[in-house]
Amino acid sequence: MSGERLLMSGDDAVALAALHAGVRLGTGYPGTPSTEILETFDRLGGRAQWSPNEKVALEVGMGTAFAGARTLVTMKHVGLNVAADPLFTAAYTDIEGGLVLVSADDPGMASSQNEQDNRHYARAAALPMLEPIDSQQAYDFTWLGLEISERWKIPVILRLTTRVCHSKTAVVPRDSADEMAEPRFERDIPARVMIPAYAKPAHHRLRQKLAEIADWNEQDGPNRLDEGKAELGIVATGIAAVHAREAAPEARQLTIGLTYPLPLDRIRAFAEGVERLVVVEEGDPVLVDALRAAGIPAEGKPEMYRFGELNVERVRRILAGDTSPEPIPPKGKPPELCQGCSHRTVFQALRDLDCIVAGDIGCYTLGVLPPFSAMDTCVCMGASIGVGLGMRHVLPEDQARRVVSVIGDSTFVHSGITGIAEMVYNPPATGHLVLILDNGTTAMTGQQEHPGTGRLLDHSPTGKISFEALAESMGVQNVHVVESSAGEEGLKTLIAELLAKPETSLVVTRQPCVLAAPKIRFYEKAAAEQLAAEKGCAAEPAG
Ligand SMILES: Cc1ncc(C[n+]2csc(CCOP(=O)(O)OP(=O)(O)O)c2C)c(N)n1
Ligand code: SF4
Repeated sequence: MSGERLLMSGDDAVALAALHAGVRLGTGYPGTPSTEILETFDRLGGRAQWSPNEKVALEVGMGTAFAGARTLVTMKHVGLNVAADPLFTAAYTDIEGGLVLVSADDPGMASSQNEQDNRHYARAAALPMLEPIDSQQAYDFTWLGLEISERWKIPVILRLTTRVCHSKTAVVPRDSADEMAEPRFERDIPARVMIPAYAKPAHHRLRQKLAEIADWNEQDGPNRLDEGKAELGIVATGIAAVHAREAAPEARQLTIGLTYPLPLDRIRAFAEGVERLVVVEEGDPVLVDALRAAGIPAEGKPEMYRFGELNVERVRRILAGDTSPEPIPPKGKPPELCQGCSHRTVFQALRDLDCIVAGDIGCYTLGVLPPFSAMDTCVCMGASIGVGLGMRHVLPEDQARRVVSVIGDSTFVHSGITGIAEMVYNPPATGHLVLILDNGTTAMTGQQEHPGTGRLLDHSPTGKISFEALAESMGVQNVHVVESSAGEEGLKTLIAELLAKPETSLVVTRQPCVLAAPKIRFYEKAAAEQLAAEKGCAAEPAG
């Protein structure tokens, strides 16, 4: 395949590079625009698994890297918030196998609850960050990230954005890596056990590593100079660099690939050779602030361009200093729950009962829109239970009794279980009610499996968490499962009864997502056939 020109998305390019570079394990949690990376890696023959959430995915990745194997960990930008605890201390440790952590950011919020700029994490956690501009660089930087990671024994963040993840551009892959040594654990306690006695020198080591990487970046880093007229110099990163080339092809442009730690001497020399220096970057003014802090005078973009994605036209406006109002894009059709979606019944019941609904993230967040308008809060994955409990604790009784927390099955496994621990441990005087909307899949991100479905990433059977058994074992007082056949009236009656009780209650509403149902039936049939075949084999010697 080496030398062949392939048209592929940035996500697929990362997966292909991981395969060619000998990544032993890919872990992650689904989230647009990162989800396809592990799915493609699996399809190509790599070993990929969904973790219950991003923190666990990174921890599993750290374990494989400690064991000397190359690892890819994927998540969307907000997933890095969940993984931030291991991330910051992982930076202090020495890893053996290369570890690349993909943070897929979503400027413009095509499918996210915020547009946080994860470049801040590179500086905050002190980890090198690579930012590709297209699929070729997504491929190349995955390899490079693994190499940097192994050379300096440090995890590397590969920051993608929606356009790079999903746009298809040409990729010329290289030869696969030579056969790599088998993973083997070599004990190095001071480098891996972060008690203060070892963490203090580890922090010094980390700063030393970064200084060395910055030096390397000055000379050999993946930074590109496009010659042009000295009147206008542009420093850019990521997809914004592509827009800038098109908006101002006559300009001299320095495109930075390793954006943390920055090659500041190189940028300073570039700045000295141009009459006007403009930083073109999507999102927050991260790069321009870093340049100014280093004493390099640079123009940034007006505040209005901090919001949403950039494009060629917006970059033209930035370069012209144009702050006039931008044309308003035509409104698309608002999204809605599919016809026949099981979430509809739940939100009809909640609306009819005039509940105060602490909501969560998934397809069911659409319950906030008409005709239901039956969701009152939604912050981040898993927040529904804590937020509902907080309201229950302080609201007057008549309102507190109407509060319900609503959470999807994948979201429950991701970060809802600790909410149940909180409910059992600090129960409000009026009790509380949690609804798990179990549609048998992670519908919102494209029907991924999770530990509650009993199937692995490739849909083959594995262990399955029973939500009802879990809730009972944790001490929830009333646990019910409502199958689809109960209908809206049955569900309404049950919710009303439970709201009247000053006890903790959990209801699992179980009905497959209508879009996923045929596939779920197919996987279940395949699993049953496999089981029967295995039993048949086992039975043979006896017979
Ligand atoms: C920390 C974090 N990780 C990932 C996502 C992407 N995401 C949003 S909702 C969701 C799960 C939805 O599945 P589920 O709870 O089962 O609800 P459904 O869509 O099936 O109704 C995911 C993975 C996110 N918003 N935040
Ligand atoms: S994809 Fe599934 S869960 Fe999402 S709205 Fe449609 S039927 Fe409902």
